[in-house]
Amino acid sequence: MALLPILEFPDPRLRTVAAPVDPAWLAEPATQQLIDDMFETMYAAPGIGLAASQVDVHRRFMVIDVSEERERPLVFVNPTLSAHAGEQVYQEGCLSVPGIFADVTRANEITVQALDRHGQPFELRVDGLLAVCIQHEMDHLDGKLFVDYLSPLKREMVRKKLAKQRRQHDAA
Ligand code: GNR
Ligand code: NI
Repeated sequence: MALLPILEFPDPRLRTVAAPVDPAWLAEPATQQLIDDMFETMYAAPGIGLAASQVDVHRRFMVIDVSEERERPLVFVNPTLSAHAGEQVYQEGCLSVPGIFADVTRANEITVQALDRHGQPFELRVDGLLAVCIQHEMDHLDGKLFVDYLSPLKREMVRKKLAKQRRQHDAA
């Protein structure tokens, strides 16, 4: 098991559009190890989701666990949305934009199709926080971050705040 380094905004690698996963790749032990390492990294952060893009692997999959007890690990490989309904506003954060939180409007209810970590297809209809998290992680796979929903001025303030946080961290 290993903790993986998480890319941080404005790292241009976070803008990469991830490529589809070849189901045969899931059969490789190194891929299963990577998925385990992503869960370990997400739980340690702590976070409720982690897209492969955030650990510099530009393939379409992510790990999620929104349960209180951290006992419901979900893996979504090659996820697609087939339906969405309603709107919800949630104050989002992101492990790639540490210490920044902002309201984002997303679909309230979604239906998602994906493969599990063994390549088995499944479909889930979800709402609330899990729906928010799935949409947030799918954005990562398309090179998109939640700060992209903010005004350019606010995004620039976020960039400066993170740069300052890093300077203070590096000086300490
Ligand atoms: O840990 C996370 N919390 C969170 C809170 C509100 C909306 C989305 C998220 S996802 C985030 C982890 C992360 O950055 N995933 O990409
Ligand atoms: Ni994120």
